[in-house]
Amino acid sequence: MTIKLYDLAAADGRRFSGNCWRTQLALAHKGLAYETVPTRFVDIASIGNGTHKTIPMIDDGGKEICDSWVIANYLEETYPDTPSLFGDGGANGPGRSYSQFLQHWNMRAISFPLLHIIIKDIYDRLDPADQPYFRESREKRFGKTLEQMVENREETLKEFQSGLNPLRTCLEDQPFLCGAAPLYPDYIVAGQLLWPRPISPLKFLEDDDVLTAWFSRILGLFDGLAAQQPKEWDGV
Ligand SMILES: N[C@@H](CCC(=O)N[C@@H](CS)C(=O)NCC(=O)O)C(=O)O
Repeated sequence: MTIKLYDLAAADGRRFSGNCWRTQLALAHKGLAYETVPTRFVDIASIGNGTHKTIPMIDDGGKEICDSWVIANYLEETYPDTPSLFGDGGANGPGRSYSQFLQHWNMRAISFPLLHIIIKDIYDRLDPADQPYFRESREKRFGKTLEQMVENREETLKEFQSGLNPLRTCLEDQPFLCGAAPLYPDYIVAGQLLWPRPISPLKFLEDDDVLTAWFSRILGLFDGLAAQQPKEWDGV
């Protein structure tokens, strides 16, 4: 049975959601058959049983699961005979805890500053039907206009770049965040970088950065799945 992944899509169809990319890389890692369904913000209320507020959401033979972390755990528990996302011990092993830690760290160190760099780029790329909802909901949430949010983005970009240092230290000794081969923590961070890559023209990573080499390895996985994403940033 082919799993359906409801995946956030820009006006031209490009996929830029970090959360959805995590799920897509997790499905590919497990070798499960899946198809993506391009979805706009305004479509979310009417997908599946109509109770979902966010995507990614997967439909696995009529079973609907929402939230990238819940989905990763569901896939790990439901498909134990496929390659593990968490490594030894699977859903009961230490790799699950490492993933959870990395998810929280990523939110503060990567996702939050990135949003304050690319939020206007996101808006510009959205389907016109999504733009009023996106502007209104985000401006209400942050108490600022989208334009005000990105006013200091050159400064925020520098903070973002130095905030990645713990990942660099880790990657100086090993090709992936989890060692010799990628696991879900790699997809958490890679998904986050697949967010600005197709929508923002800035230079987020230097060419000689150890993170660039790691990200190139991620882009090459699964027959270049993520590399097929249209690229807007100045980088790999
Ligand atoms: N914790 C959720 C967050 C998902 C999320 O925020 N998704 C965004 C798209 S990347 C969304 O669907 N937002 C809906 C909205 O803002 O109305 C996850 O990891 O899946």
